[in-house]
Amino acid sequence: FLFSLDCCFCQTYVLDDTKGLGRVFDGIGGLSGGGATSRLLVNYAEPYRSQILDYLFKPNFGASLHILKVEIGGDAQTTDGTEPSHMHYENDENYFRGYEWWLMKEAKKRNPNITLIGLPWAFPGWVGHGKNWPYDFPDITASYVVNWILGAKQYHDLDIQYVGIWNERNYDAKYIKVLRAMLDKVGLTGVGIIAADGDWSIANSMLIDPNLNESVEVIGAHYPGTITVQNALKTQKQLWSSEDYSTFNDEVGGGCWARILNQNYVNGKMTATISWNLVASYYQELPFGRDGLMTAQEPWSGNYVVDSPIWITAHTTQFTQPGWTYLQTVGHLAQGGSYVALTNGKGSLTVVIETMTHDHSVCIRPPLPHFNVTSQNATFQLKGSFASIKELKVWRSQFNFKTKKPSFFEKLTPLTIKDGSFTLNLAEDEVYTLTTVTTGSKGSYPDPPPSARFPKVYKDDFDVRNPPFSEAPNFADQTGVFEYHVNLTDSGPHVFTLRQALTERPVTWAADADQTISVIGDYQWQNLEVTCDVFMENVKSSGVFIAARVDKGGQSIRSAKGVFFWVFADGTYKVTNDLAGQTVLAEGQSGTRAYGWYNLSLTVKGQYAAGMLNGYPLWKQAVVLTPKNGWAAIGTRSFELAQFDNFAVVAE
Ligand code: 147
Repeated sequence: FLFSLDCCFCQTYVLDDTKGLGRVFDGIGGLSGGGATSRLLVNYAEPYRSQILDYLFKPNFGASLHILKVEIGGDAQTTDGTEPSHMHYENDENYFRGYEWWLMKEAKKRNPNITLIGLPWAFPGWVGHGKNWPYDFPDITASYVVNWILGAKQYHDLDIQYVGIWNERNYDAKYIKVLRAMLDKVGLTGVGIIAADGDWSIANSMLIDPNLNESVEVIGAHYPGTITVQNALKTQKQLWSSEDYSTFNDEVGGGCWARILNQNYVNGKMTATISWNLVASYYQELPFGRDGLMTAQEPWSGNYVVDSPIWITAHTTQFTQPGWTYLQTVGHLAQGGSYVALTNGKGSLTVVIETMTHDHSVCIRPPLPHFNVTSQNATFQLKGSFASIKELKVWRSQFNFKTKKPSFFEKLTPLTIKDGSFTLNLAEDEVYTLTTVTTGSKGSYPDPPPSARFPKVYKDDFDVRNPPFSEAPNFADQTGVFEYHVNLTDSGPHVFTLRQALTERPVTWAADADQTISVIGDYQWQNLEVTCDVFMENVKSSGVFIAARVDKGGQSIRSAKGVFFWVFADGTYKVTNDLAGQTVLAEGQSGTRAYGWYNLSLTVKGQYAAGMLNGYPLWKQAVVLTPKNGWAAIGTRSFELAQFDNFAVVAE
C-alpha cells in the first residue's frame, strides 16, 4: 500500500478501493461451550437475563455479535463442565437438553441474521463403539452430528450455517468427506464445514487432496497469534480464528481483544474471530474463570458485569456486517498499532484503529513478541469510492491504564472531512472507529443488584413438573450428566428427582473422572451440612455420594479432593478424602441396597466430619485436614443411573 512522509511526527495512510478490495468479512463472534461456560446464565431471573443477552446480541446496543458458536454437547467434560448430548444412547434422541438451543434462539430473536455454528468437543460413548475415538465408524459419527443440525431445524427452527469436526483434536480426512456427503444427501448443502479447529496443518492436506479441499469451506485455527501460514493462504479458502481470546476479562483482556480483532486480518488475513468464551457464566474457581466477553456468574444475586471486551467488540460489530469487504489498504501504524477498513461496496466505510501497547494487550496464548507503540499523529486520505465522504462518525475507547479511569465506546463529535483527508492524534492504548454508519449506540440498563455470595441455606426438591431446562439450577456437572427425571413407578414422595443419566464413559475431550460428579455452591465453604436423598439403580455395583469441600473441577476433576460420603448397593459405606476413593477416612456396614431411597447427611466442621443415614449417626470424628474449603457435590461411583432428591445445604 501507499504512504508518504509528510513530516516527522505524522504518517499518511491511504484508504482506497481503486485497485480492488481485500477479503470478505465473516464477522465477530462468541463461543458458548467447550464447555458449560453458559451454565449459570440460564438461571438468572428476569429482567437481568434478558439484559445480559441484549449486551451480547442486540444490534446497536453492546457487543452486537455477528456469530454465535456453540458446543454440540457430548456428555463429557469440556473445560468448565459437561454439556448433555442430544443422543445419550444409540436409540435416544432429545433436542431439548441443556441450554445451547435456548441460547441460539435468544440470539436469533435479537439478531435474525446471526451466524450459527456447532462444534463437538466430545461424543457419547456409543459413537466410539467402545473406543475413545470418534473416527472408526465415520458414518455413525457423521449421522450423530447431522442429527443435531436436523434437530436444530425441526425442533427449534434454527438454521445452523457451519459445523466443525472435533475441537482441537485430530481430524480425519475420510470422516470430513463422509460428513460432507451426508450433509449434501439430506439437503444441507448450505452448511459449511469448518476444519479443523486446531492449528493450520489441515491446509497441507487440502492442497494435495482435492476431495478434502472441496469438503472444507473454512479453515479455522485456534489462538493463531494473529498470523497464518503460506499453505493456508494458498488454499484460497476463508481463514478464521475460530477460537481466540480466552483471557481474563479485565482491561488487559480488553486490550488483547482489541489488538487481535484488527490484527487477525492485518497480519493473518483472518476474516472472523470468535471469543472463548461468550459470557463467563460458570463458577469462577473452575478453570479459566472470567475468560468471557462479559461476566454473569451469580444467578442467585442477579449481579453481572459488562466488561471492556463488550465495548471493544462494539467498535467493529456495530459498524460492519458479515458480507462487508476489507479494503486492501489496511496495515500497521508507523509508531505501532494497526488499522483496518471495511466497506459494504455501496459507499459505506468503517475504519477501526487500535494502538494497544504490548503489556496492555497480552492474551493467554501464544506468547506475544515485543513491540513498541507510542503516541502519534495519523493522517488518512480517502480515495476511490470514499473520496467524496464529507463526514465520519467517531467512537473512541481510552483504556487510561495510568489513571485507571477508562472510557469505553464514547461517541465524539463527527469529523468533517476536508480535501478528502483527516488527521487523528492517537495516544497509546486507544481504539477508534471512524464510520459513515450512523446507527451505533452505547446501550445501557440500570445497575444490576450488587454481587453476593451463594446463599448459605439452599435447598432443591427438584419438584418441577415442566422444567424449562434439563438441568437443575446451580448444579455444575463435572463428569456425567444430571437431569430432571420423572420417576412414575415411585410409590412415595420421590416422583420428581434429579438423575445421573450416563451409563457409559463418553468419547472424552478431557480427563473425565471414573465417577460422576456435579458441584454446587460457594467454593469458600468450609463448615457445612449437606443432605440428600439417594436412590441407586444398579443392583450389583451401585454407589452414590454426597460431598463437601470439593476443591477441583474442569479438566482437573479426576484429582478432586474433599470429603466424600459414599453408600453402596452391597450394604457398605465409605468416607474418602478424594473423588477417586483412594484415601479412605472411614468405612463400614450401612445396609444400603439398590432400589431403595436413603437419606444421607454429611457434616464437616473444622477438622472433623460426621455422617448420618436416615437420620441416625453412622460415623463420626473422621479427621479432615485438607482441603480447607470447596463446593458441595453429589455423584455416583461409575457411569451408572442413580437418583437424587431433596438436596440441601446449610453452610456457616
Ligand atoms: C481451548 C479449548 O478449545 C476451550 O474449550 C477452552 O478449554 C480453552 C481455554 O483456554 O482452550 O483449548 C486449548 C488448549 C490449549 C491450547 C490452546 C487451546 N494451547 O496450549 O495452545
